[in-house]
Amino acid sequence: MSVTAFEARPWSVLSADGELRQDAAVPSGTRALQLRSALRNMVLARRIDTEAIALQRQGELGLWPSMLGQEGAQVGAGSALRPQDVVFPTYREHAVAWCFGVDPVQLLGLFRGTTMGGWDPRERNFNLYTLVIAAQTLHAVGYAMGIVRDGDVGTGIPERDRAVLVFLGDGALSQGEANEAFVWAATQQLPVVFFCQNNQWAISTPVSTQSLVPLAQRASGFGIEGVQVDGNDVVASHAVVDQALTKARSGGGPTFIEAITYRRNPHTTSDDDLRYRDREEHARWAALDPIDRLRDYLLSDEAGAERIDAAFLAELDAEAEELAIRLRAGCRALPLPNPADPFLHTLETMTAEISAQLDEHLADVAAELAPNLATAPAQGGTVSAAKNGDLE
Ligand SMILES: Cc1ncc(C[n+]2csc(CCOP(=O)(O)OP(=O)(O)O)c2C)c(N)n1
Ligand SMILES: [Mg+2]
Repeated sequence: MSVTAFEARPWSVLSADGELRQDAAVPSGTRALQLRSALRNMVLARRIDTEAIALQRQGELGLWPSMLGQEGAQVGAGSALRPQDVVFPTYREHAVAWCFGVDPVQLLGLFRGTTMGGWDPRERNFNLYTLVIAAQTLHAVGYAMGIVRDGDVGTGIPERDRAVLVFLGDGALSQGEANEAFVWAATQQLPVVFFCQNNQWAISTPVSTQSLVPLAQRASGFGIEGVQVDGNDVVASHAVVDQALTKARSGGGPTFIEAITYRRNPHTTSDDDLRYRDREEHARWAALDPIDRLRDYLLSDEAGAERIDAAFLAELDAEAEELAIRLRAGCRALPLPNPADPFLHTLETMTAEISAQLDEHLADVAAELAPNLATAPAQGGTVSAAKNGDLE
């Protein structure tokens, strides 16, 4: 079976029971996915997600968009990246961030309200979470144009050739921005891979409202190769993304990947999904869980040299527990933002009007929050020092 053309059923390698499909050979040239490491990454990413939900319930975070159930798609994609590639995420790519080396404590800042970003995108080529649906698709094609102009495509030098991996949801396909991005990517043959996690829902809107044809099929109308993959199969997800990124880096142009998966939790911690879908649907998808599937395979004789045992799983549990402790402590220790920041960063140089607004704002903050600020682990300094930029 070719994974380079749209298939009527999603391409998969591991069955829901954790068995290797004999008819689904991984394409030659695919960078081998380390299966133990894939399992570890999925389990730890799930723990980050579970812990963040608990922190939200305890009042430590304002909101959390869970990615429960999407670990296979995300770890498959994230593990196909090279350090020089560039990622444009939505707000749900916690497992990709984990695979690409972003500190998970930094993911929490945005949802705790202590930062308007959370990390420096230049450190790891992992851009900031984007909440405006599909906006990142245009940022991604713009960046891909830059890569072409820098001559970092098709040189054949593995450390130099780069590609952009941009994430979007099924709902984002109905946004004008995504469709504009497809036009640019196709006509300019840009080194970009669109990774669409079709998790069946855009908040309460089912995917059937977004498209009458499979999402991957829409790509061909733009002149982009479309691939549909079982997103709950980490091996298959890795293989298609690896193949698409390799093509993009070598100058072969864009690919659109539809990863069929399911958002098992509500849209965010503020949503009540049982108002628009039922428990039977939950149960159907829970049976297709990406972690169970790989763990079952790795516990079986079929896994050969990669086979795992109870001791491996116990160690992984202990590692997840340590990570959870670090997240809880890290979340509570996130520094309070400097109240002057939004004003200081609005324009390169302060105008008289913004300066006056800042004075007013600092006076309000001093009156209302001064006792808290004096004791909180702020980035340093006092409110009066903020005006001089001392708190930066
Ligand atoms: C431009 C814009 N319109 C509407 C919203 C409100 N909104 C937030 S998430 C969402 C659904 C997105 O669904 P999908 O693209 O499938 O991603 P998922 O949340 O399922 O990962 C909407 C409509 C928004 N954030 N931005
Ligand atoms: Mg969706």
